[in-house]
Amino acid sequence: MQDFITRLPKAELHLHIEGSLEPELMFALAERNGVALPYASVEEVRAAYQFDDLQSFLDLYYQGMSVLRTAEDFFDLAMDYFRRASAEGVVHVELHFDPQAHLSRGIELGVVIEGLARACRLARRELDLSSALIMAFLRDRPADEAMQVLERAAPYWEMLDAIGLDSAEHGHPPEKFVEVFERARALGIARVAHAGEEGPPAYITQALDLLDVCRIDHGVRCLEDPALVTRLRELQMPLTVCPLSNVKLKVVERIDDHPLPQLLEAGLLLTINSDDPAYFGGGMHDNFSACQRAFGWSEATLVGLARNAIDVAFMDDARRAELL
Ligand code: ES4
Ligand code: ZN
Repeated sequence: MQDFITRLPKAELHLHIEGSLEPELMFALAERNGVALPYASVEEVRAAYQFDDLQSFLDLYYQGMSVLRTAEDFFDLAMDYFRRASAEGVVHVELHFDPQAHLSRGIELGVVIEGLARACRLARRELDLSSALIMAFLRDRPADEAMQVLERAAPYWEMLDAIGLDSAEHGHPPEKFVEVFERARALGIARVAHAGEEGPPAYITQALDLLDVCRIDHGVRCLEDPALVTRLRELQMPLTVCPLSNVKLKVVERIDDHPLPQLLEAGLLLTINSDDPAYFGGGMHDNFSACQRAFGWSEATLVGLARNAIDVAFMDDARRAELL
């Protein structure tokens, strides 16, 4: 079964590239850039990764990315991840990146995007791994800041496959970002949003009604609203579920308690993703594997979930045909 999961061509639709920063690379970049870290060793970093909730993770996640300063750093970050992902059978990666978390440290948008885009091009050539870029806005920052970032990204609009919405969900409903998402829609840029991870099902409804998203990231709390579940099923709205993330951030207590079986039973269009693999203790293989073990999934179920991701990925028809 482990080999089957590795060989299964997997597309990853929900990954924060800054959350793929392994402690080893964190130390290497800290040294290269003369950045001080509050840790003495790689082991100490890993030991610090015990989270109570989304916010306690985000605090370390924003701290960890302080080592990323140059386009080369972003290139190395993404290439490092692509190589690991490719080795476990990932054929396509859609990466969220958080420009505001870099702009606030004086790192220009062009540095981030050009470094990431160069890695995307090399991965396509060297690893036969395709990718897409999702520029995410931090929902706990003001909406007008997000709007300014979207405008500043004008030279890169063509390179963006979508915009997204992430960071601390409580108290920051999708409605806060209506204008930003309307602007992206007018520009012809697709939209996705995190909703219903820690936040209530009403945030999922808002993301559909007000942000006109084509995917919901997480969305697991939809089960608390049966009418919403019906709507998501009828729309066949993709949910990018991140099982190990939900365990690490205590959205659920144990993998066995994860609502994936109920979500499947409800006929929803689901995909399995790793979210922040360096922080949550596993990539795509481990996420598929943990679910397979916990729920006794058949090969057919695994194939179906992997196909879903390829079906709804941001990729051209030729690439999709190649992968299906
Ligand atoms: C995130 Cl797990 C998660 N949720 C919301 N925002 C995020 N940014 C990075 N990882
Ligand atoms: Zn996420």
